[in-house]
Amino acid sequence: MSVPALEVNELDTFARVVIGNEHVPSDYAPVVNPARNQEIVGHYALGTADHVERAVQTAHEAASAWGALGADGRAVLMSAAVPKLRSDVDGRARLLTREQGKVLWESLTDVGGPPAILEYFLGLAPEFGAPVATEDERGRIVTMRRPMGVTAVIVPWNYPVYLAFQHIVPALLAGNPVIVKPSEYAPLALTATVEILAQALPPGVLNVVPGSGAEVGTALTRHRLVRKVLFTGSTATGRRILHAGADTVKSVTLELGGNDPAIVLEDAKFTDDRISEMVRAVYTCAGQVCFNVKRIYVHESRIKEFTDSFAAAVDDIVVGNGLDERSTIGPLNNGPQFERVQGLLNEATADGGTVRTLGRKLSEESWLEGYFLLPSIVTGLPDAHNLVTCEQFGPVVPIVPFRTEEEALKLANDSEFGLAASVWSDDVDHAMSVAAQIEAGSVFINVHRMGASDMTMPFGGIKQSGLGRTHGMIALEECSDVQVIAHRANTDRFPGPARSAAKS
Ligand code: TXE
Repeated sequence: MSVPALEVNELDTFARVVIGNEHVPSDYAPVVNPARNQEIVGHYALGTADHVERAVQTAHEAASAWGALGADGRAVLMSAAVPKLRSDVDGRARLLTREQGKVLWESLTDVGGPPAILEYFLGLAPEFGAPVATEDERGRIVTMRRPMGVTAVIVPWNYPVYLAFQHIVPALLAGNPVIVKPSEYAPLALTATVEILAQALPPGVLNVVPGSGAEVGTALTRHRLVRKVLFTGSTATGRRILHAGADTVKSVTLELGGNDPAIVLEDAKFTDDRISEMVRAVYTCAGQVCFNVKRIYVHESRIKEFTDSFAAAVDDIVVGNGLDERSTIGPLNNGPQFERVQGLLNEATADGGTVRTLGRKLSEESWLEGYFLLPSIVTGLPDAHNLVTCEQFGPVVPIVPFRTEEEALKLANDSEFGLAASVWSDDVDHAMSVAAQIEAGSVFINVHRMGASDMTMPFGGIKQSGLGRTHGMIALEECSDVQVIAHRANTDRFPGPARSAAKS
């Protein structure tokens, strides 16, 4: 297979420590192409606790001037970056595919996210945080929002650019200086994109410290001056972040893992479009999206029909290098993730499940050079099997029958997760009423993928899928504190001990 020649400037493939808009020296570790394990795509800085200390102090020093600009003043500076973020999206998307693995159109969506996110939130600036004042015989009361302070944005490897910017932008606009910690597995395109925005802002307002979760992540989430943490990643790491922030009582927004159920009701028609929609819902980004469908419940009377149609469509998937436009999905992003999904498939087989391996390899020769896995569907597993109850994060989905809607809802809700879900039916009103009974932050009807949720729809999980929301005005509110200033004209009737009569 011929991989198109790449034109990425070698100098641009370093994810450096950026503090106060300057590159800071550090050691580096390689970033390896998950589609060609022998290819080093670039290097990321091995940030240290000292880098974190310097970044936090620099951000803290920039905080008051940034806060004093007000949302409108900050919006003016931030908007200057929009045209620059729109330029060379293709170059950064190609870089992202080489470090992340996903197919190019997905990388284009990811890298194309920041200017759209900026424009959306900048549009909210005029109505955000304006003080609300009341004045009557009781006195004057002003309620307003104020920035929280230095904010850490900790980023995963699946949709690194989009997921980082959906936090960076509201955090900045709400008046907080930000320190971004990219994932070790996909730091390059993100750091390049963050630097574009940072250059438009006063030094110290937007900083990057790449490195490991253990060193950089821990130092950030424990630091006294970091007041807010915005994290996207696994539930296990989310718990660690909550613990780390407990000593300094940090505000934490967590967008964590999911095990999203799709419930296919008895009446649903299995048109080609609908089946294709379900295929996208499961296999986009090789299954590595927090709100991909991770388990499918189908009414028992339709399960054979559904499984046959679905399997036929999944069989069209072509797995290969994401830079080759014939590929419909790329490899898994990293070795541990690859091993984990393989392990789940082996476990399913050992436990009596039927694993149907589908799709086709783009290239036999380069198959073993990357973390490639063909898409599969698994049937015949018990409801409580690990593959049904965990977040597999790979191109495999269990299909499970149900008899009644009550049973389907019980199965869907019997989970520690509650990120998203979907109901598939031709009776939209009925589907909406089923949706309202599912314990999830977002429930979609007849669709379940990025795009179904947009910037205007608050997004986040319930139960162990997260805390707080991104998107919408609520994202700005989550990055700010409420402050009330009150002047009281008359305190006569306030509680408290009366003045001693003996003294008067
Ligand atoms: O994520 P981690 P991993 C899920 C998915 C996957 C699993 C593991 O199920 O199999 O997570 O992926 C940083 N303090 N999701 O291990 O560890 C880390 O450096 C502070 C779902 O890659 O959560 C990286 O920048 N930070 C998810 C970020 O946290 C720490 C997307 C995410 O890494 C840290 C990705 C610590 N102690 C994986 N330890 C989604 N919801 O979209 C690590 N980090």
